[in-house]
Amino acid sequence: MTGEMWWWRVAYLDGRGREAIQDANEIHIPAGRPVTLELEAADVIHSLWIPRLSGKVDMIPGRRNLMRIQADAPGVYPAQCAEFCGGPHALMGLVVVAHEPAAFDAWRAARERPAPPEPSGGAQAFLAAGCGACHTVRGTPANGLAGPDLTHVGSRRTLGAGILPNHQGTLAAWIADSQAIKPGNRMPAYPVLGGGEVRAIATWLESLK
Ligand code: HEC
Ligand SMILES: [Cu+2]
Repeated sequence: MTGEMWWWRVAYLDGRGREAIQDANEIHIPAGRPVTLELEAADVIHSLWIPRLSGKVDMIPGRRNLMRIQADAPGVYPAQCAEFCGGPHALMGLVVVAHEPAAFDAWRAARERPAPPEPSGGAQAFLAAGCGACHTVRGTPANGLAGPDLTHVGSRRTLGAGILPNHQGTLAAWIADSQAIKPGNRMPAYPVLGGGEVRAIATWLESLK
């Protein structure tokens, strides 16, 4: 996984070391098994700290550090960036979700064969507003890489890298003015979008499980 200003890019590698699943701001692991995280940084030094599972390990541009974790029980383990990285550093969190091993295997298999999202007015508004320049939604023309992958954003527990619960209301608030919620983050505010468009986009993103 890669620390970015101010969120986390997450990829799951297959047996050959290729990136099989892209995600953001959430790590899914099987409980009761050791897991190795490969830590990198895209811009400045970040540090991953999962207080109940590990000490702090730096994420350094151009280097790959390894962190070994094991969650003894299924559950949600909060984590955060533990190295001051400027701007909204204090709002750079994430969650580790530990599943029963069989449930983890099912989660992983489902993620590896993504169903293309349903076209909708929200999808059209998302593309028309230019969101796809920075965000990928697999199965649509949106293939930007500057921001978190949104292919399964509706299934995430949080928004804005661990700072808001994820539901339609918080999605709409984030889309309309993320700068009011997380000042200085790298997504522009969208004062030009009407309330109807924002709601349509939020409804569509929420449906992307
Ligand atoms: C210039 C690039 C850029 C554009 C354009 C952009 N975003 Fe973002 N977006 C980001 C970045 C960067 C983040 C991560 C912000 C953070 O947490 O620090 C983000 C975060 C998000 C998140 C939260 C994801 C999560 O898991 O926390 C959503 C939802 C989102 N954007 C939707 C949109 C929508 C809808 C549009 C179009 C109206 C849009 N974005 C346009 C860069 C962009
Ligand atoms: Cu950081």
